[in-house]
Amino acid sequence: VMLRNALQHAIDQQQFELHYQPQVHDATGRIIGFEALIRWHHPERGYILPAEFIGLAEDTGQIIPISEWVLRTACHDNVRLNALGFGEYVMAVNVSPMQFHRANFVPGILETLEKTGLAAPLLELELTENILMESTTKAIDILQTLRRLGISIALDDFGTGFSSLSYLKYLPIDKIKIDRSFIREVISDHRDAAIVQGIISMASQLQLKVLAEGVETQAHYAYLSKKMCDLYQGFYFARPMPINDLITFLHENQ
Ligand code: G
Ligand code: G
Ligand code: MN
Ligand code: NA
Repeated sequence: VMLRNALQHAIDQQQFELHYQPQVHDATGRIIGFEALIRWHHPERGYILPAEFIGLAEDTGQIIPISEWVLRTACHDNVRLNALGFGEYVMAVNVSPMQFHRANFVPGILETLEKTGLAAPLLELELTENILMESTTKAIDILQTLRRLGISIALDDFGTGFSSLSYLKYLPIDKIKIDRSFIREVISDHRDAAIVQGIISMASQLQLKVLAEGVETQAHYAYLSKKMCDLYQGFYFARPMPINDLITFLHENQ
């Protein structure tokens, strides 16, 4: 009850922030977009990570107003970057299960794009396998609608869920994000190496883009690049950062 009340206070007082982490393209080494990651900037406790409150927000339904704020803010900031002359980046936003299954999910996204002025191809939605497991035909419908509008879909935390691979056959998606638990020891653990190699070649043959998460070192990057991974995200390139730090970062890295 206390955390629930504190969370309501955070919603009312707008204590949330988005931190943006760059995603890098292999062939060019250029930043192609960002993932928006929520943080709760608590007046006494400092930054609280999503692992500590997203689950509860999902249980109480508070995830709905939080998700609306996230989407609006991420789209708005992406438009702002473009207005500052940085060119076009794709903004990736995490979608929660309750948000995805609400009747007005797609109309809500369209309304946000319209209100913020962000072009649909500059928005990507990150969904986990677990979101897509239930009600598969309905999920396919929603994904098809989104993609027809030009929005792209990434499968997040790939390899950590409980679903079968058969849904990869049916789901209209654009990208697979290899969970960082497989990347951490990919160079020294032959089992991680086999899994990562398998995911990359499967993605390639399914004509899906593949992104490695949790790329922390030059050695990770060199190894994955040799394995023909398309995209990277991780501390080696940049940590998630507030919009003003991101603007400075982009000025220094163009
Ligand atoms: O930033 P951090 O590594 O702590 O994020 C952990 C996880 O929290 C992410 O992998 C993501 O699944 C989830 N998360 C981060 N931001 C958001 C958000 O805005 N909405 C939802 N639903 N989940 C988020
Ligand atoms: O959406 P997802 O659950 O994948 O969120 C990614 C999370 O991973 C973010 O919370 C981010 O802070 C974290 N992260 C990003 N890059 C790295 C990295 O290189 N190493 C580790 N350990 N965590 C990372
Ligand atoms: Mn994610
Ligand atoms: Na992930």
